[in-house]
Amino acid sequence: QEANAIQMERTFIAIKPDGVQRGLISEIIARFECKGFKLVAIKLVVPSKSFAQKHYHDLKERPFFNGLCNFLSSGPVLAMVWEGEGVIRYGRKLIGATDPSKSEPGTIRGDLAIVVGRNIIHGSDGPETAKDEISLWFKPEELSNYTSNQEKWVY
Ligand code: 3AN
Repeated sequence: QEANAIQMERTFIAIKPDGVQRGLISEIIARFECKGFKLVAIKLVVPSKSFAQKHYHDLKERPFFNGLCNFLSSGPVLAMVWEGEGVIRYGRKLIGATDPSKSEPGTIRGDLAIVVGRNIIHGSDGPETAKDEISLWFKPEELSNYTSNQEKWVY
């Protein structure tokens, strides 16, 4: 496949240990894939506690920080990079509000989760965090540049 002429926006999406254990990987990937976004990196990893602390460094003053880092490092996490026009913002929309009791039905958290401590998925909240999180979780050579056949119909 040829390399993309223009690289579109990318975001970091992770299915947390609860989502993996509950067998929700295919359901969640389907929502991003069916929307028309393109998967450019994916791997299943068990992050260490110190890696989890790096990932959540913005939240280190919050009372739930320690529990959150223990939770993220408690089992396999499916780390992904998705690409597409507006994928950072729209990815957040697909995911829904942080607290699943407030997420709209139709969103991933709204449809598939109940409490904030077990909200199954993470998505970057802006262009800067997307860049930082992609480089924290992936080496440059783990990201694929390819043209999917879908693209000429999606755009
Ligand atoms: P989001 O994941 O929607 O970007 P953040 O960045 O505010 O939301 O929170 C990161 C993670 O911290 C959430 N996914 C959630 O698992 C956890 N979290 C947020 N608020 C709470 C809370 N009040 N109690 C426990 N965990 C929380």
